[in-house]
Amino acid sequence: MLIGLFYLRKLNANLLFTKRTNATKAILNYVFLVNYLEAIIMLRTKLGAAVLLSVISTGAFAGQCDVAIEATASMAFSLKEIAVSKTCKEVSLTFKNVGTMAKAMMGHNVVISKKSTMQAVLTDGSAAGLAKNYVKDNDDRVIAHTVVLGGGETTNIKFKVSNLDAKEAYVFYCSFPGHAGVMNGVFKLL
Ligand SMILES: [Cu+2]
Repeated sequence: MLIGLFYLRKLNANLLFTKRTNATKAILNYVFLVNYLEAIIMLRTKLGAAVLLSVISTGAFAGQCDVAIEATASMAFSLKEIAVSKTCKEVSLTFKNVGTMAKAMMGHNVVISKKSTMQAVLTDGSAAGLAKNYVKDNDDRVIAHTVVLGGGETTNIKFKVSNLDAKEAYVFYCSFPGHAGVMNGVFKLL
């Protein structure tokens, strides 16, 4: 396009004080057309890049609604922070236990609650036992939780965040007894 513009300017300068013949008019029209088409192509490319960038940033930062997290074989979560957009209609969280041990021995889940209620949720969850996935029945302090998974298992939960407060401190953790001390992270609303 720049080359085209250069020629257009040059032609214009040359023809400024001369009479434009039909032939030079045709050349000017052609150069103008080429420039015009190139401008459209560049605009489309830029628009495409902008759309692509916004998709990438949506996935990585602001608008994320799909979360994938793993429990590693060394009793840790693959993420220290889960950040989702408050505008998500629902959050889809996929959790995989990549370990190999049975769930009664080294099971893991993901529980989300306010930071301030974490300890109480854990105490009641421990009392509830593995059959209840270490979460008390109808615990309204729990925003969402998965079942306890044994090694190699995967699960998915969907939950709403529209009723949560972005200024509140939320956390996620594994409520298998003794795990939350190392298996925990921040659940953030953007
Ligand atoms: Cu665990």
